[in-house]
Amino acid sequence: MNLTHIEHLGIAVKSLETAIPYYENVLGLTCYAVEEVAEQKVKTAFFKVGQTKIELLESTDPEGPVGKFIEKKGEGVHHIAFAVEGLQETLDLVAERGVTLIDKAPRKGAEGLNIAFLHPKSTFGVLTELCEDPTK
Ligand code: CMX
Repeated sequence: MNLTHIEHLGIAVKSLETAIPYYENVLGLTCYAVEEVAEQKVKTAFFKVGQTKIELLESTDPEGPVGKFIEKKGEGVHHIAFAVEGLQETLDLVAERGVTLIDKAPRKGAEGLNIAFLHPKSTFGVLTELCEDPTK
């Protein structure tokens, strides 16, 4: 198992348009990318803080994962994403250690990363994403 750093924190917001100015004008960060991930039913906006990113998530469908999350819990921290080396091996290992996988194999996420989610019911309430940069 080789987690190298926190790749990003995912934060669910109702509207990117109204949330981005807080991160830019109050926290002084720069939104460097806005990207729709159709498969996940979200539009994302990215900021960098050192090596870690903040990923704002606006739902494009009330039945999507972020739409359902905001309906139930409101806006707020949605997931934590760790960068790993060897994503498939890491998934196999965490499954062997009793964690429920949402994704048994990596799929494509924002920014061209390979990603997979672990179920929050088996990770003490924190939706956990593992990511690997296929270019590294
Ligand atoms: N953090 C913690 N708990 C969460 C959660 C989250 N982000 N999302 C859902 N849950 C909890 C719910 O509160 C609920 O708990 P209770 O049963 O105690 O009420 C339980 O999980 C089931 O929630 P649900 O609303 O019925 O939703 P589903 O079971 O249909 O789906 C989940 C939950 C985690 C499997 C689904 O949201 C998922 O597959 N998420 C991974 C994909 C994702 O989140 N994509 C968006 C980001 C994409 C990106 O970063 O690019």
